[in-house]
Amino acid sequence: MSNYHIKHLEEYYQVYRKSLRYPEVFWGEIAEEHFVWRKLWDNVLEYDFSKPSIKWFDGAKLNITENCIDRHLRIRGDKTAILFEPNNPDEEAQHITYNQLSERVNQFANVLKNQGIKKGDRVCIYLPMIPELAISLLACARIGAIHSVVFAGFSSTALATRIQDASCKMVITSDGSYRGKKTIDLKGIVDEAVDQCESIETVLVAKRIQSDIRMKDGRDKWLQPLLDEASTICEPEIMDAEDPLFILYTSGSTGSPKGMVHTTGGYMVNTAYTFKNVFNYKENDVYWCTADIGWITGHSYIVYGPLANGATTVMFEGVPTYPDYGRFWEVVEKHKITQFYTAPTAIRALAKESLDFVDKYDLSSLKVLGTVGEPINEEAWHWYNDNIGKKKCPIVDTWWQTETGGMMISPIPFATPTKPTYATLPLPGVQLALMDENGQEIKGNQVDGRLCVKFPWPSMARTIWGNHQRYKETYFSAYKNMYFTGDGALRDEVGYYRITGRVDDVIIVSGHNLGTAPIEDAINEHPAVAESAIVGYPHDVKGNALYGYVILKEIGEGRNHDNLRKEINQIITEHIGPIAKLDKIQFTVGLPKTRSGKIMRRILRKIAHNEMDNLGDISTLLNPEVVASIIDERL
Ligand code: 7RM
Repeated sequence: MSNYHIKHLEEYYQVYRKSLRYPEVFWGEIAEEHFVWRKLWDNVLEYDFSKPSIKWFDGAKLNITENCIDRHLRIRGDKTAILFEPNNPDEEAQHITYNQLSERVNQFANVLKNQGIKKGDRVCIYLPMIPELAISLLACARIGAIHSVVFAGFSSTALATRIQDASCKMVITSDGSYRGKKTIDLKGIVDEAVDQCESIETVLVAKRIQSDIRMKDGRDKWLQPLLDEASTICEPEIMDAEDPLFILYTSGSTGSPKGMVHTTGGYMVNTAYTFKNVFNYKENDVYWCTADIGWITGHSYIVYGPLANGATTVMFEGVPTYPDYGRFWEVVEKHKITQFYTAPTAIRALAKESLDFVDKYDLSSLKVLGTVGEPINEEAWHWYNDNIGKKKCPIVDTWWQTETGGMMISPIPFATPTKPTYATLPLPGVQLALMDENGQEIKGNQVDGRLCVKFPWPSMARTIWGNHQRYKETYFSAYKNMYFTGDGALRDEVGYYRITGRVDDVIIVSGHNLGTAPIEDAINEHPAVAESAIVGYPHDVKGNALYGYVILKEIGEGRNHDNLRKEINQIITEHIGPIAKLDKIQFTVGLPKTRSGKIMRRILRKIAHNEMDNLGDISTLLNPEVVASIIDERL
């Protein structure tokens, strides 16, 4: 019997040890006992990191939608599968039951088929956070089409690049979207993109904002009438475990976006298993992940992981600040959310505002809080713990990547004692290594290095779409027989991991390797500081010096900025040492961020280096307008 749900620390260590010694037995048991397969595998695992070639459950046959939908109908057909909370709080929430989800996915799958989409075809999905988004992923999976979701905040150029890279035959979009007070003309963006994409035959358009849009004859079709005509029965396409399920693009530090390819069987097993354990998920829970399905977090932990467990998963269309800073907590109270999963950037944004926005609401339904996407600083961790979890909800700081498909390092609630800013322990089946610059593994505790994984796990990306060589070079060439994550990490005295940030964020000052995250944490402890980012810039003596961009909570003209600079350096000296003091501190209105809240240090670095004429593409940023202000205020 597998230990599918880990309940205490001793059990974690037992299960973890088993997963190290007998990885195939460990994953094989989980896969066999908790999922439905049309045929079992010939081998649990075959792999060769030198190629690299990774196959999990090869020879097995399944359809992931049978696992996410059909198998639940008999026992929980009337349970809410997707709980849709609209942008506008006055609009009614929608409870889509498993029965209804089944009908809608089957109808949508039939529409895809009727439009000529077949197994293996790529379908681009460019939709806001409305039910059609989740349903369209599942409809593709139902018929074996490969979905490629592009976050519906990306520009037409970014969309076109991704459509072209995967030669998608279809785009699924909507007339427009709501985002806080704004409406966005999604269809107009799609039109611009598709003009440059020869592979696109059909554009399916869902209605969301009832805007008057142009429909191109022969190419564009309204979705609803096609759904209305379609049968609610669509036999699932029987897939091989290693057939691609989806492509999802992630931007690297250089070059074009990488289309990470995830396959069916291993991805399903890993996301379902980690969802169950990391969120301590129980049958009547109402789980909410605030990410957008345009990111891997949404794929794995809004759609596939929760639905494979028969969970109720909330889809939120809006933003944390609309109609006011209390929106998240209003929704938590309204739907009695039990697990809440968000990003540090959202936590910090809300922590800046008055606690009245939190205290108005009853948050007593919450059991587990999660965070993902970037290192969470100590101050934000405590704010989350004290004010949202009321010190009663374990915080799961989950480290993982688009490439890993599922969570890799995380506490297991009620088993792993948490520690602020630490993602703590590797999940079962995850074999980590810290490496030094010379390619040697750093053993023991209280060490830091580059974070690698030495053994395959089921949900790892298998390749980069159309460029296996790049996959090999990016992830399997830095260290022999290892997957290199690109992150740095330290391991403390009990073996807990703390992610210190991307390795390219390491700055060497006078021969000392300084991670940006600990310095930023120190600065953020200053009561006047809201957020900060550090980059290096060339220095005659030290090699590199540190340049800090600091956002203040209030931009008071009356404040003495020179005093603040001294105080900030004082805090850094206390926390890290004088070596980490900043040479320049620029107070700024904002930091350039990706849509998922990661600071674009590349741009800050360029500005600090005085290379403003070559900033690269900033159109995919969340806030491209701050770049001009940062340049204006430059020291
Ligand atoms: C899930 C996701 C991946 C990168 C990763 C890290 C950073 C993610 C954490 C984190 C510290 C965390 N996928 N990262 N989670 N850093 N603590 N809990 O975010 O592909 O978009 O990004 O994000 O640098 O390599 S992603």
